[in-house]
Amino acid sequence: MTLSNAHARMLSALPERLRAAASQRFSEREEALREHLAALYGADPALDAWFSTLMETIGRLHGQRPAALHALDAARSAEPGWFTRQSMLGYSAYVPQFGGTLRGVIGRIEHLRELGVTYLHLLPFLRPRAGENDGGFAVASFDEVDPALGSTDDLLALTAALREAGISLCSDLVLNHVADDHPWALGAAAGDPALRQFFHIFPDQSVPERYEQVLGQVFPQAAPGNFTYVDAVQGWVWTTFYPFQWDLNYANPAVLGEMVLALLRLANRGVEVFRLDSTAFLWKREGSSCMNQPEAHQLLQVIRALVDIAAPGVLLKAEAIVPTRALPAYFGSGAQRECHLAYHSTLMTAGWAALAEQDTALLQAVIDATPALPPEASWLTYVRCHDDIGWNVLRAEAGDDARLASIARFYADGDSFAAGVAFQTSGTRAVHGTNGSAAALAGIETAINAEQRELGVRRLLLLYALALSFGGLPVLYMGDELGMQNDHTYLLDASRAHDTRWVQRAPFDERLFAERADASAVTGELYRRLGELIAARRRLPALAADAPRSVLAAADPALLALARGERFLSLSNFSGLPLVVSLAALQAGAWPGYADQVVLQPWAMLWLER
Ligand code: OTU
Repeated sequence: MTLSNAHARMLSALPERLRAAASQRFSEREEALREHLAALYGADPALDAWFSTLMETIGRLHGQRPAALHALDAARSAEPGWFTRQSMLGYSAYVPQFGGTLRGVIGRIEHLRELGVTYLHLLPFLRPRAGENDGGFAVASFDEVDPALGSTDDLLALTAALREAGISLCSDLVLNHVADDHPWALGAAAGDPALRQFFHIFPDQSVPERYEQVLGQVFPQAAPGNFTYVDAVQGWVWTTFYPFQWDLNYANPAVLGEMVLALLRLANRGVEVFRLDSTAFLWKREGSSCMNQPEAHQLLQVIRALVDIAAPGVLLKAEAIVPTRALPAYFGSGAQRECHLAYHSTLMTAGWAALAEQDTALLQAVIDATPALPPEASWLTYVRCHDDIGWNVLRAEAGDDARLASIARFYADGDSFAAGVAFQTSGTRAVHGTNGSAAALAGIETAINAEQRELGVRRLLLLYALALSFGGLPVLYMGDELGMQNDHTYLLDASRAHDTRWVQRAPFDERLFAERADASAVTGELYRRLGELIAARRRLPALAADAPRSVLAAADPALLALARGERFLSLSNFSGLPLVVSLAALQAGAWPGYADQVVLQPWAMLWLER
């Protein structure tokens, strides 16, 4: 395969002023593109023509990028590590719950600024499937905003307003599947042979059954199995998630091309970061779990190269909820760059495990297994998100499922401070995931007196302090800053009742919001102390994503002593008992204002600076 024609076609679509720089970016990535495309799609003679046409369209999209976004591209290219700074802070929310509509979200910018947010992840806001749609993760059109949330003009208004406020908009790009009423699926159902090739369709169950031997299940109760018989296509369609979410066939280069173009069109509307949903599942290989396959990484590296060429200021974020050892690959390897950001899902999970076990062993094992970041890359650290906490990702660290099952029970069986709800299990032996708002899981919801409320606040701050100090881009989940509680009203909605993740997707709580400055309210207390941690982080360069990190060996298993370089030390007491910490025993040296012995109250944390 030769890419010289593709190169020329891209340049032909560009205005003169953009040609030289784009040509250079293309040349720098040409070799990698050639290698990956050949590895993915072999020696198909049609490949050259396909890629040339694709590059011409990509060139045109680059040329159409608004001036403000070209300026952003230039600024970011001049400082490619801009998102690793400790001043970066993220926030994640569903549009209907946060602002009602996209315009309504503009009205929340003031709150985001008050928190110091510089990055806003809005959960899917594109036109979803009619009817049940997995909270928008079943996309019917990548080019239309959900009419219930607004219009393309509203999206442009929102991205402009956010940019003005110094906040980057992150949008989901659901790569793995589309809704069964997306035009590609409708076309396949109507018998269009080219569109049938966009999906994995099998005439009978023999091949699906062979795959099923090894495949896992994401929604074993609500959506058992990975294949769905669809009358209209007269066959079994690969559906890893819900039956109405049809997995895309990336062995077909046309799928890759279409998704890159969809991404770039959204980027031209001002989306600055893409949360690449379900990245682990993109490539299928019989006899494997069909997760984290080498080809999935090659696909992502192709996407990265094309985005670097056509929208160089844009960031890619990997959503791969996989074991610790499988996470770093999503940053790429060596010169082959992949995603700029990746969720540190096992760190999040292990933090909650430490609260349940009053023991930081799993947490320390995850941190030990976390390699240093490659340049210009960052973990995304978080405490809660819209999904369940899936304990299975900790299998390697935990050793046995019984341990994880007991953690899951701790959060959901009603016998502890936590008010969680179990999520989807495939059998009595399998480990449940856990749902619940962060405040509910930390014990603020079950607290019946001031003392218990204080302990709940401390547990929540313990986890947020970890996300803020670990080294990454910390993302708050909407409402955590207010201590928002579980919302069980989803049980009244037949399209949601089977999916307990809705318990942590409550509407923004105006009543708690009004109490955020009220020192006598639990929300006021939490909001103030969280704000102090955020402010402290902002002025500490030692907390930047790429600054060094180490865990100091501690005698007490409930203690996590996380050092960031020589000048910052975070001490966290993951237990319900006070802890006396000897700085000398930690070999931590002297810290101004502190004697050798520091007392940490139950569930308390402390940041030391020198
Ligand atoms: C992602 O999640 C989204 O975050 C979910 O909200 C969607 O339902 C899903 O994709 C399908 O689009 O493993 O890597 O609770 O952690 O479904 C993809 C289970 C995923 C989620 C899982 C997930």
